[in-house]
Amino acid sequence: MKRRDFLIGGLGVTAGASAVSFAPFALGQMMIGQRAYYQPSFALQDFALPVLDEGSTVQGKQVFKLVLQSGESRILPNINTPTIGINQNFLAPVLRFKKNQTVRMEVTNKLGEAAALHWHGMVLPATQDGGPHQAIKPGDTWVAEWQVINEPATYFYHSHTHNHTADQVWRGLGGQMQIVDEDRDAQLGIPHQYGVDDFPVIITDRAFNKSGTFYYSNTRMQKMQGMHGNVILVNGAANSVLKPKKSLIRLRLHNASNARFYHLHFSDNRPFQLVATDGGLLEQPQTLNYIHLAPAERADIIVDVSDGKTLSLQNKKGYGNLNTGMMSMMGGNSDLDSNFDLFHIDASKAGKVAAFNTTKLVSLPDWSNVDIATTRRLQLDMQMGPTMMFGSGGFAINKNEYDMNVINEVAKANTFEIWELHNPSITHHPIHVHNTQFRILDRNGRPPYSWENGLKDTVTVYTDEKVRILVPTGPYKDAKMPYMYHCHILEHEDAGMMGQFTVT
Ligand SMILES: [Cu+2]
Repeated sequence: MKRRDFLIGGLGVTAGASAVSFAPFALGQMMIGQRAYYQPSFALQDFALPVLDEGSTVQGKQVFKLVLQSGESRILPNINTPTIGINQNFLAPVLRFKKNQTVRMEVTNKLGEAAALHWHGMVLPATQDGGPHQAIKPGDTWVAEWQVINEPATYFYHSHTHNHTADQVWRGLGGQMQIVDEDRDAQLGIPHQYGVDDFPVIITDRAFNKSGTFYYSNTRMQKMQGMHGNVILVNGAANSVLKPKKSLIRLRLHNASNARFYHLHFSDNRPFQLVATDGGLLEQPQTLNYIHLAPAERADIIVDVSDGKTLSLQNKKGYGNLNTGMMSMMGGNSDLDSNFDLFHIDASKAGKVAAFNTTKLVSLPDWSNVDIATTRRLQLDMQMGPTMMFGSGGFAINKNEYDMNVINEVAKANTFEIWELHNPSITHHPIHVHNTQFRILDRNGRPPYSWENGLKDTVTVYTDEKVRILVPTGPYKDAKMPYMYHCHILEHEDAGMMGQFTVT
């Protein structure tokens, strides 16, 4: 096997010739500015496969019982961390259900604090959305119920608590949902057996204090950058190795981090095939060598490991992360952007299966000539001047900071709108719109990136960009209860970069 070099944060580590030799855990070794993070080192561990929860069928509904709970978890090698999670102490089970089912989520809050749980990416009535207006008091149970009209794909459920989304997600309140159609996947040759050839890859970064507690900072600078950590977890585990038993695997890449952008590729630069974006399958698989994933974005990729080699999923430095321009002058923190490994794959025991040769996946509805009900212009504001460094305000959309009592926009049901998202601020903002799966029309007049040609619920608007998206408003009307649109850098969301719209 060829020798591979792992160059991490200026610290060169060379992997040996043995087939299962990986670099020592990478990111813990890197230089991290003036921060006082604990820098643990991790031995290799087995890939962490989240518990699969398919609910139970009760009177024709798919019922999920979810308990928000707190406890301790062993994330670091030698010490426990106080954490929160859903049906477990840290993070959450993968919820799997099918299109057209009615799902019923019974959410009991056993945390000592209010929390809301949002079904990210779902098209559903506003009262069931789990936004800040559906906060669950400690001890209470909230029931959300809706018929699944979304397409099969990889989704996200996470805290959406007023002013506390960022710190609750950081402590563990988030997981993956999957809408599956195994028959269709089988016909298309897409791997779909959970934990056999279909794996969630839920990516989070965390920082720790030496005592084992999470490090979380709420300074103005931290708010601007969004909270980044120096420990990269996949499904809650650092430095893990997946040993697939089949040579064709589907990875459901899912950026569940508060603020970190990832530019992902494999250590040997092997190509992979993108088959689904946030809200469903693409029309055709897209062959890529790398993919960019902003907070809350998902991508289902198919990787062929029939060569039996070992490889790592890596982040590549220098692509669209936050420490560009102004931010690097002000902070210069290398922990915002670095080369590092996310997890490893050892394919030496992978039994050969047929390669993936499907060229046509689905036909997406043709929206090229739909009537546009309205065009909305939304400007993403991060205020400059003295308050930028010392104040608390300045995160807004169209100059309005989030206010639970203000409806910012009103849309008409069953129509299409163009939303023009303009970012004159100094950092990038991944914008998420609730209750829709949209298409990206253009970026400063140019076509979207090659991995953005499907249904999306989150789109990054880079500094100085104008991004236009085509938004179906969905069938559900409610003149009072709003949906959210917001930056998915959770610190920006909590600080006010969020608005509310109703559909009438
Ligand atoms: Cu933002």
